[in-house]
Amino acid sequence: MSFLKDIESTADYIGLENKYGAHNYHPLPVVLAKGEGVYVWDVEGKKYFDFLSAYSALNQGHGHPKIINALVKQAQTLALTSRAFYNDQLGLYEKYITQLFGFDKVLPMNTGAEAVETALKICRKWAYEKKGISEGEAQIIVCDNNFHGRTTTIISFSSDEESRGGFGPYTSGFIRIPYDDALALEMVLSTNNNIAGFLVEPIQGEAGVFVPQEGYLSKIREICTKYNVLLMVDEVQTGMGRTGKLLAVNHENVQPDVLILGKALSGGVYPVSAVLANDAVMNVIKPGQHGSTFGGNPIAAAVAVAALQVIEDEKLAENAEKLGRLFRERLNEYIAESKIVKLVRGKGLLNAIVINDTEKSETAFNICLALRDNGLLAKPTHGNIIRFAPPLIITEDQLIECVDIIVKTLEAFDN
Ligand code: IF1
Repeated sequence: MSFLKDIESTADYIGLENKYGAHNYHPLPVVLAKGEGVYVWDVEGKKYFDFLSAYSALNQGHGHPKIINALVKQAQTLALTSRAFYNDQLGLYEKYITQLFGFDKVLPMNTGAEAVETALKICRKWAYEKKGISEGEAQIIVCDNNFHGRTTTIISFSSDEESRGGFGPYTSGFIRIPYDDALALEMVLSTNNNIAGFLVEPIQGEAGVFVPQEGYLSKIREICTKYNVLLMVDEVQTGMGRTGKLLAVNHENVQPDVLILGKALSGGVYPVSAVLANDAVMNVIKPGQHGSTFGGNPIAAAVAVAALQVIEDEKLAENAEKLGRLFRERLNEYIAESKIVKLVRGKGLLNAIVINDTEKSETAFNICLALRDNGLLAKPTHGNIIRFAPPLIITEDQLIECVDIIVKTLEAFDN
């Protein structure tokens, strides 16, 4: 490919993306060329710890052989049939995933946002056909500082002006309440009979890894049951072992009415998402009422089975629980003496530090540049918060090495 000649340095590749790519991201200036386990390498051959895991899509690490083999084998056999026909992978995957998470049925989609949109449609249809809400009147409750994807309907209920601004007119039918406030939920449900569902993240990732108080998930489960409202939990980022349990809701033994999965459901090798629910909810969808060209394709099914098996077989949730505690414990030792870091928070291996500076400051980004120079890749979420989310396969020795890199880097900003 002649157009590739003379393209070899980090600057060359960045120049290509700046010139020919939409500027919808502001990436850290590093150009990655290879990934293996917890490591990535840039085009100059420099090695880094990956502490973002593609926003928790790579819980199983880069290039997991079992997942890659499933991907390659299925791609070489039968990649796509569309749902106009059956295929020999989908039913096996559906049986496995529904039994694993304890639901009657799954509706397979591709991206997380598609799965969220699917859940919203199912919820509305259930409200009209089962709850008896008048057609077109269903309301769905969401939380302040939510992040559920980037489609027009999803950003319609975002409280983040950066995600929402300039994309109107917006989809109606959503009510926003404060996160981690069960009373606010009860207040709405006890005074509004048109509520179809409550869509919530068990930990708010993008907002800055906000972990709700102990008991919040149980309380909202109880309230949704009391008022016959579907509890829809978005585990796209918190699922797949990330928070120290297979699902974040497992920390409180809460079973949602609708479960939304994505990202690491494929181990990061292929877009795979899913919506799970019981028959009373899922069966409102009839043939021809919802779908997608790639939804439930044979590669997605084969890859998702392998990705889920890896999480179970390699006990990745248990590892996340153990090493997440070690991570916060070690960082807190440093934070006790730090001026630049206010706190560390998180669950399992979904953690974040809050930098002692304004949201608008460049400090967090500059710290991430310094982390990059020290061999560890992370990215700020909102302004002054840096998320740390390594693959769940990380070993204790690797984690300790990374804590040392993080502390050494932060200390340079402390002086
Ligand atoms: C970006 C954030 C993380 C998600 C939850 C649904 C989706 C996401 C809880 C949609 C996606 C991604 C999107 C990506 C960056 C990343 C992200 F910073 F945007 F918010 F992880 F925190 N529910 N999150 O976190 O899934 O359609 O992307 O497959 O848009 O910049 P998707």
